[in-house]
Amino acid sequence: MKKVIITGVTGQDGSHMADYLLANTDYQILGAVRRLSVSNHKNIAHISNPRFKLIDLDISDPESVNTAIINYKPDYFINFAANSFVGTSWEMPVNHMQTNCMAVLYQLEAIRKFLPKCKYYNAGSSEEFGDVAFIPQTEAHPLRPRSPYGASKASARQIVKVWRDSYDLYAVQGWLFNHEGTRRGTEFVTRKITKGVAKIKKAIDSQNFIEAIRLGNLESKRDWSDAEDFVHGVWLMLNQEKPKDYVLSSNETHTVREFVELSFAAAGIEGQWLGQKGTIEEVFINKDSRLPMVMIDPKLFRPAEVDLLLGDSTLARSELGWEPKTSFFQLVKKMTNNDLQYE
Ligand code: F7E
Repeated sequence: MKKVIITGVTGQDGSHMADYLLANTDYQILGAVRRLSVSNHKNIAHISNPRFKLIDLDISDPESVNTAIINYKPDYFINFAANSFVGTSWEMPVNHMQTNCMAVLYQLEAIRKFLPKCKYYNAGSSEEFGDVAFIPQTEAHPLRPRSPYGASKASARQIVKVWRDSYDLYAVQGWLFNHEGTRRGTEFVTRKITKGVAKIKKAIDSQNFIEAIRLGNLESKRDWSDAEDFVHGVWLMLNQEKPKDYVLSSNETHTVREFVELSFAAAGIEGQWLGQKGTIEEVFINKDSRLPMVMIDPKLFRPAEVDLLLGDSTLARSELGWEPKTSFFQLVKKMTNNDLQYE
């Protein structure tokens, strides 16, 4: 039986990848976890398949990576473990570099030394494009990161390329534009909004106090897709004749503001913007009660922002036969409805 190691298996992408591979292959899935005193296995708690097994692997420890490669001899190694929150990367840049870049080096070195036939995927990001030089962004776009997070992913990309070219490894790193879903962490803007909307809906229905959602830059534009569509794309990238890096994106861009409006609409709550657009005085109020539902918090603005991301995934669509299934509108609805159900 072929074996796949997935790091970051308790996170959004890793858990979707485990679900996808259990449903679409007959491989053994080895979910790599680090020992923690408090369990964070919510995203994989539903998996009861005997082909799924948790293994100990600390990506920050090269010995631990070597041991996993030597002991399990995986056919594929999919690295979804990362410190993925851009916002904190200015506060802990060393951690971002170690987790998102040095860990990749440990993994590639382990594969080069002990198992060069193992196919390798590292999670790359549209944040590597940063202050974009052209719109939409294809694989030809230069690396121009704007955050320590983006810099760590861009550095990892160089390592993946050098190891692929130098040692003839099947090693790839896709450029994944924003991808979200019901397993998204609440620190990311989409889930923060849908959770906040669900709480406000509950408060309105039970005539309780409305707690406004506090947000930063409403004008930034992102190319948002469903994470479940992306794991399929990643698997296709790993199974081509030759290794190559691809962009995965919806090819649409929307503002944070639009996400807010659609999420409230999906919950059946009518709102209205008041105050000058683009200033910290702006609020989104409830049309009936006139109470604020969204407020601007200047602390949530980033030291350097990526203003606009818009991908062009033509190459992945034509060469891999990949296509996202869920539209932006369906994604907002799905996330909002999920939070309304559990709030
Ligand atoms: O921010 C703005 C914020 O943190 C999106 C990660 O998966 O995608 C993600 O990175 C935008 C930014 O995601 C809030 O300033 C406004 O412009 O949800 P986010 P991100 O930074 O785009 C890429 C592709 C990755 O690779 C990353 O790992 O929303 N924004 N107000 C806010 N953002 C947050 N988090 N919280 C706010 O209150």
